[in-house]
Amino acid sequence: MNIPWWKKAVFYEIYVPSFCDGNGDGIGDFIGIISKLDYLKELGVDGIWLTPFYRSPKVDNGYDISDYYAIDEDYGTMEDFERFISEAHKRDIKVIADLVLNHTSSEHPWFQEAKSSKDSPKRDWYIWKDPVDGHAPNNWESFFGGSAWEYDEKTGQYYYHAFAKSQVDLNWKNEEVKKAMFSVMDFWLQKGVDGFRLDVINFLKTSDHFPDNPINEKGEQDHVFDKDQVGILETIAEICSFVRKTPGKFLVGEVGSEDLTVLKQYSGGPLLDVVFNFNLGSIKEFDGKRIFSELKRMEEAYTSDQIPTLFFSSHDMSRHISRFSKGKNEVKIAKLISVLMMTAKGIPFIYYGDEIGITDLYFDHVKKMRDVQGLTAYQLAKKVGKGEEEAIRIANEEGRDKSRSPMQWNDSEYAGFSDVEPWLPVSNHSTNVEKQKGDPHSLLSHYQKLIHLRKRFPALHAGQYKLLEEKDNVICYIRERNGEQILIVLNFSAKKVPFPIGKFASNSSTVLVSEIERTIRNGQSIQLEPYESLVIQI
Ligand code: TEU
Ligand code: CA
Repeated sequence: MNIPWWKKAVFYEIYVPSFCDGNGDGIGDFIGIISKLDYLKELGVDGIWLTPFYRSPKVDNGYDISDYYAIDEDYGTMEDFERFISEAHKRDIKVIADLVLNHTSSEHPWFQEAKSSKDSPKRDWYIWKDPVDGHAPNNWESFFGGSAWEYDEKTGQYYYHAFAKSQVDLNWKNEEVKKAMFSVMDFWLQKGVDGFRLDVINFLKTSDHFPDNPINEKGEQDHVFDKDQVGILETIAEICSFVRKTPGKFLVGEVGSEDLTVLKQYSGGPLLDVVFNFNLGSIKEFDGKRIFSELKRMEEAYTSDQIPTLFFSSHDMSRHISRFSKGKNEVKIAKLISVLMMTAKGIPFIYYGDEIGITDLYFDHVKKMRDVQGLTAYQLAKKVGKGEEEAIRIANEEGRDKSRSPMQWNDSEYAGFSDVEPWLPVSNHSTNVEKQKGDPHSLLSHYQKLIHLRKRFPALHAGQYKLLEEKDNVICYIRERNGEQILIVLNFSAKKVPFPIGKFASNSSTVLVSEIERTIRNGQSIQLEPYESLVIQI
């Protein structure tokens, strides 16, 4: 059976403004990305996920699109984009574009027209409601904080925005909206993109009745009626079938949920190829048991045409090296996670910079922060009377700039990202590509080795689990395909742990990845070092 390209692929997320500045204005761009394609090729990347690059006022760094048919000036020209696609394809690297179908920027001409009058032909392209007793129509909160409804003085109605007030939700019940978005998809498919990452795709349908969302024991709102509503799967199936008219395209959905029972509804068959598994990816504690239970749950919940995704960082969350290590044993922990990502069942998505160990960026002053979620959290904290220090702490916690700092290419002042001061400060200078490139023990070399192993052994990119076990915070599994068997052992504990390796492997097994010299003897156990990981062909 022919395996589709994306099932074998290792993806790499590029946060466009932060990867490489090619024209010296402190902001990443396509000229910069093109200059780094050879780096990605050498690393072994098969597919790039580009965060939004369309024209945008960038209140939310491009997730607020004002023209779906143009490249944002900060990132380059349409010619730059076309050259990028062709250069990527020349190297056999596919490109998937992040597309925001749920909302447009409030500066988009569609919204400008819609808000001009209640009779505007575009009025129904967005979600408008009359005030109820002089207030917002319900209690729905924006995911960035505050009400999800914004009052429009001129027409006397509220409009709905799940995110910032400048990201206005489209009304997907309106057929014209759907048609307009199909044209957008068609345009980029014609440009040669190999698929889409569909932003907040489960948000396209809200409840028709707009009931209040319930408030939980913690006093927080549960987002029940503003996503995953009736008709959403049909709409997604329509989008998928439209894209699939062009063969070979890949569709990954951002379904903003940590609930596997929700996530699993969205992929397979006529639906998305895969969804992001936040149930695994956003785990906060470095805990083998917890991670194991999600691997196991996915294995049990997913049908044969569903496949998980493997990621632990993104532009919306802290980098896992910081989250998991809290400053201790950083590289060891990052190596362990890289082994898991490249050998477990699923499609890996590496977040730019994780392959060298960029750490989270912390801010001591709100002035340097750019993220709308962080800034909103700061303002809300101030509004309820919190002191400056506490407000900054909250903003650091809620803010997403922490994982968006410039890629670190070398140890020059701006890390080789730019010749001028970048739009966000550099995080940990001494960690950089140049330094790690020739070093066989570096995190970068480790990633490179693992990615190439994953390609070389079908058991790793297309195999089933033959075994999946956890004991004493050590996860072990065997991936198997057509008789080829690879054993993976991951010690999540900070202690040495005995492991009965001779139960699974023998004298004739080959150690593929190990930090220390390891010889396997028939029937014998070994003492795993703290955070040690092993990949063995048995
Ligand atoms: O992310 C959606 C998002 O912010 C999630 O954290 C969401 O709040 C949660 O999953 C709901 O359960 C996407 C983009 O990745 C992000 O950068 C954008 O800010 C956001 O959509 C709005 O477009
Ligand atoms: Ca630039």
